[in-house]
Amino acid sequence: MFGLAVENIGDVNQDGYEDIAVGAPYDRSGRVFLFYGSSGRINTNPAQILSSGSKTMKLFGYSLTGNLDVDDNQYPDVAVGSLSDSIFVFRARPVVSVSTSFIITPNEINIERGGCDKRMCDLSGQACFTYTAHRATFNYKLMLSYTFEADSVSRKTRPRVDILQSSQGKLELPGQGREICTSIKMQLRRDIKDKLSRIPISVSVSLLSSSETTMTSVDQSDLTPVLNLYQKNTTISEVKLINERCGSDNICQSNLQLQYKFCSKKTQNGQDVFKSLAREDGDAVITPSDEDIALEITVTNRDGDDAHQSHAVVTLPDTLRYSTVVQTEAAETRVSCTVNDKGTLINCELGNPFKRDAEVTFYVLLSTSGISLSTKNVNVTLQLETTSVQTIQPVEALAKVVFELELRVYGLARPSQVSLGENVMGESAIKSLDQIGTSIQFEFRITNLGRPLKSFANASLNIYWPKENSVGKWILYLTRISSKDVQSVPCSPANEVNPLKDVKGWQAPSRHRREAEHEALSTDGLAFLLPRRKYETLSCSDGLQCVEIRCPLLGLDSSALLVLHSHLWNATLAEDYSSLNYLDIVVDASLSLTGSPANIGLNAENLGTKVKLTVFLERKTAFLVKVAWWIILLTVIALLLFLAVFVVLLWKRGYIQRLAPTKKLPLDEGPNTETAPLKG
Ligand SMILES: [Ca+2]
Ligand SMILES: [Ca+2]
Ligand SMILES: [Ca+2]
Repeated sequence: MFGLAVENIGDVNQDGYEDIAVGAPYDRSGRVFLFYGSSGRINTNPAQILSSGSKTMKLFGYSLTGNLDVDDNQYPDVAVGSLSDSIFVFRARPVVSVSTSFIITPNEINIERGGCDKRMCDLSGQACFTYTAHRATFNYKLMLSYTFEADSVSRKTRPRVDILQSSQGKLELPGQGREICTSIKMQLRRDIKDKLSRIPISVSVSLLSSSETTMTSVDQSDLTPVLNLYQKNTTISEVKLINERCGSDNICQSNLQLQYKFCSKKTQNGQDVFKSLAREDGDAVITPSDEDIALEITVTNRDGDDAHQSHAVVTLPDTLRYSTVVQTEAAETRVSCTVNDKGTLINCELGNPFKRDAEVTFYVLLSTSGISLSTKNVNVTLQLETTSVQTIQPVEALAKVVFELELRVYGLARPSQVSLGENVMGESAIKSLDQIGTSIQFEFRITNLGRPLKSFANASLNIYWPKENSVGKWILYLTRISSKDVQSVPCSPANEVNPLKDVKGWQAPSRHRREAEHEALSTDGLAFLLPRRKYETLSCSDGLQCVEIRCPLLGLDSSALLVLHSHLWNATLAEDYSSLNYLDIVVDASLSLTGSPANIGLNAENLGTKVKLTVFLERKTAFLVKVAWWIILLTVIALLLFLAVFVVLLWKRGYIQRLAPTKKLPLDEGPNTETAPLKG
């Protein structure tokens, strides 16, 4: 029950405004709240709460009266009643106000002057105190306690000024209006970071051996004064820091600017070499196969005043991992960087100050290991900060992510050189594969030097197949497509494979012929013996009608082999190109990606291949070339050698002389065993 008794109790704190007391007898064992008046309103926070100090007391504050002076000291007193048989009287203490003057010399320091840096700047301060009380006759001696504090506003960092003696002390104020002073020695620290903002130095006062309550129990014989509750008991004096380099206005208006560039990092001769990444539509392109990328950051302060406490703050996305910050050895300004635990926030100190017209370049090395296939781009936020005057917007450094697949294709024809031979069957007589002509296999080896494609992209080998010549006659007849090291190769269009198989009267190749496929007539190795002759090159862009055969390489891991089995259509070559000595047929093939996200591309190197098949059209040379030239040559040499050795051997043994007519028969050289007598 709050407010059972409400009374005007006079001006207990001697501030010129009437105060009130409110009884709350049912609050615990009863309490009385004092509220001080002020201009226009009552302070709603209780200035003091009175209680009986006894738990057995009942309904303390049931009644109360104020505005009475029981001890005739001109300070008003309050009497509080209860339902126990006691009345409590509280007396007001004298209220004093202490005024402080605080002067620091010098109150300006030129931060640029070397002298200050070398022996530090000495400061001295003088604080003087007097007190006033409500009654002019009040002339008590007051014990005052004071505390100095430097840089008291920013308590987070170490104060820029050191107090050289004890920062606390006591002194006695002998009477009302009589000033007492104390002094203090201080020093500006050499390594301060904040060279711009003023340094506040404060002195706070309190009365010694005094409670903060205005009203006190009547039992207390000595009424010690109390400090005015609403008086500011801290006085602040400031030291101004002069920055000559910021002009006559002593305001540092900096002009920090930032440029960035995504680079690749290579090491050459033990030195880091940074090269700008390729750009696409203005954005840098990151290919995650790059081991390390670097973000080159250049900060300038062209024609700006010094930029104090300048920092570059780099915020990384989850996809990029911080490794370190480097600078070239020639860099004049060194930056020093700190990183948060997660490695996502890099704070680089550029200089304090970062001077007018200064420039610094540094590289934030980043690993791309956090980039996944779903990463389309990366966005690094770059924010410059300074305590100088400049509004700086953050810079968003954006780069696209493109996965580059390292696919390559190499092709060859087996055999790569053929001759038409003797038996060229007429066009109309051909009734089976065997009769078409020489069997040729086009082999395409696809290698994947990067990550396996299985999960995210399909590569396709597209072969431009020289099916017919310009007048629509068969050139190469495709019989089947086989593959190795790849799940399956569903080439399309399927009807381009053995297109005659459904024609009536057409026969599948015999078993014997299939096995003999590899024994095709080959002139490999003989080409260089042939003199320069009349020849022609047939390709899809020149003289041939081709069909595009697309072969998706499903499940390509590190490599695959694709073989196109075909027959050379001998009849067409014999009929249409007989005037030539030989001709080259070129088969083009290239790799492409199908159904892959836009951020996946192919490395442009070795994406295509040209396979050349040389056909010798001179039919009379056919039988000769069945036996390789070097075998014939070796055989002749071997025969000659054998003959020579044989002749030499015969001569050495004298066999040639023995055959002369003067040769004597060896009749008397010993008994003839056949005519010897038998011994009995
Ligand atoms: Ca008052
Ligand atoms: Ca009194
Ligand atoms: Ca300025």
